[in-house]
Amino acid sequence: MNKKILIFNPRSAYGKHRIPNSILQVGASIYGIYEFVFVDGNLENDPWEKIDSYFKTGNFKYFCSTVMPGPQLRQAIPFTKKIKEKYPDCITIWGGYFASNQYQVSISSGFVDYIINGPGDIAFPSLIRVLEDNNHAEISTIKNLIFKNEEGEIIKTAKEELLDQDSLPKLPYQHLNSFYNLENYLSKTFLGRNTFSYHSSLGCPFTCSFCAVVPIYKGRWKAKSAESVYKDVKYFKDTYRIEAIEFHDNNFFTSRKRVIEFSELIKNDGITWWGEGRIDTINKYSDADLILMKEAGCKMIFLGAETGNDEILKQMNKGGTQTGESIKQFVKRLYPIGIIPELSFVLGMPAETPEKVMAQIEWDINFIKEVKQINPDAEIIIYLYSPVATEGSELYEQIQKAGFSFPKNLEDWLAPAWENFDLRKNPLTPWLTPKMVDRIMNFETVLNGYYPTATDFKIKGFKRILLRGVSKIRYITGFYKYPYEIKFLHKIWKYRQPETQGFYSE
Ligand code: B12
Ligand code: SF4
Repeated sequence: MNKKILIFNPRSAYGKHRIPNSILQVGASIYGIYEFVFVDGNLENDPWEKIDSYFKTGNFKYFCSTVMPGPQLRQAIPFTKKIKEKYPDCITIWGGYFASNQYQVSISSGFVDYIINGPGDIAFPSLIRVLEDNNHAEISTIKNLIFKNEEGEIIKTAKEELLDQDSLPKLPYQHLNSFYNLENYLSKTFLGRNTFSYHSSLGCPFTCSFCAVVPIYKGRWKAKSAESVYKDVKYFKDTYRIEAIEFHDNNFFTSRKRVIEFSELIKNDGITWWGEGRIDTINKYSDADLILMKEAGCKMIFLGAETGNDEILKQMNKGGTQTGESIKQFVKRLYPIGIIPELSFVLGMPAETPEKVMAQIEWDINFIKEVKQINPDAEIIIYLYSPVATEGSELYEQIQKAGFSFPKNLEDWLAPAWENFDLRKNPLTPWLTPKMVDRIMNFETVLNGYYPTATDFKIKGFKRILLRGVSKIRYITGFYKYPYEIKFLHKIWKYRQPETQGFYSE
């Protein structure tokens, strides 16, 4: 019957891949109700051929894609356009961070029919039901939905409350396994063999003005309980012998109670784990808590340091109580405990004058070097500030005034410059001059030479010594220009920075 659903995960990385939690959760919402297939662009040589072969059967009606900014657009945009051209009766549905945050340009493309705005757990099955019942009048009652009405107006329906995460249906791992062997998703990373990816909570309770999570979740956060997370982990340990987990939550550490309960549960399983959190939240944990976490396998925590400059932290509306001092204090606390802080910095924020922008950059470069002195194990990730459409925030107004705007056509996002923008490596922001961008990027290269990331575990022994050796003088003297020798070594050894495609894995 012509009503099957295809759920697509566009390619997001080369090499080993993570469990595609986004499409799994979308699948969970219709599992046992509607017939569907998964197509994972990460594991297909020619995903278009696969998609087309399904549609050629005449059994498929819905083409649904998750869409993150950056490289996923390279398949999401052309494939959605092509499927609509070749099968004009099919219905196309997008979800994910890009679709929700850039909904105007997506829905105006003419080939995206519906967007699930944020969580799809109720919205997606409701939409399919209404479409299957031909009950179009009901569409506007579905929450978390964006579409164009008959007059061509964009309709954004009300937001759904965040659901009790423990009440959500189980992820259909075995259904995914019938298309792609689950073992393909469990690779060796610096955390351990068979690293598993898991998403244990939704949203984030903070509202930082530069962050893409905010427009979707608006300061809301809901998590699965420690017991139910542990149950899933145990299943994967027993079935697939996982030794490590990446927690992909925006803010895994929001609830101390949950983290401590989870640590108690997992501490004898010999599993190593990584998650993302906030410095001011975790700095409130006691030393005993941190030691327990370390003993329970917590190896590294990704922390949005953003900047050491308190004035800019305010401009970013970082919220909470984070300051430059507290960043330094926290990395110092973690050093003897042995949990590695992975600090992400956002450089290149707007300021009144170009001199001030440059001075802020220099200030942060020195701050990063100070952090490395306090805790040489600290990992540093550097992003260039790439605005997200946080409508209504002061920062968004400020950047629009400074002359920044997003592409007006969906396909313009495919331009290499916009892809780099998404990767936060090329900001396209008018206040950053090429000289400033070079200064940041060159510093990043030298930093990655002098302190190669521990997450790329193939860079060890003589490779590490050589990289550090050739970078030392530059790092110490601050002469970062033209670091070709370091780039050359990075290139021949295929050095992998974790921020674009995730941890190096094999
Ligand atoms: C895992 C991950 C990756 C992985 C791979 C992801 C994959 N799909 O294979 C890797 C490491 C490759 C990656 C890379 C990048 N990522 Co990424 N990634 C994530 C992360 C941590 C988890 C995604 C996830 O699995 N979520 C769990 C699922 C269940 O949640 P969800 O995706 O929101 O899905 C729900 C809804 O959105 C909706 N939905 C989603 N898709 C669909 C589809 C349909 C059809 C429907 C109906 C509904 C629907 O329903 C789901 C269930 O309710 C998120 C942050 C986060 N916590 O979500 C960032 C995140 C999505 N990434 C982000 C970015 C920017 C990137 C990069 C572009 C840049 C960077 N340096 O980080 C790179 C490059 C991307 C690339 N190479 O394609 C940003 C997006 C920000 C923005 N501006 O919109 C996020 C939000 C992180 C952040 N806070 O900045 N990423
Ligand atoms: S704490 Fe992190 S995830 Fe939460 S709003 Fe701020 S930057 Fe975004």
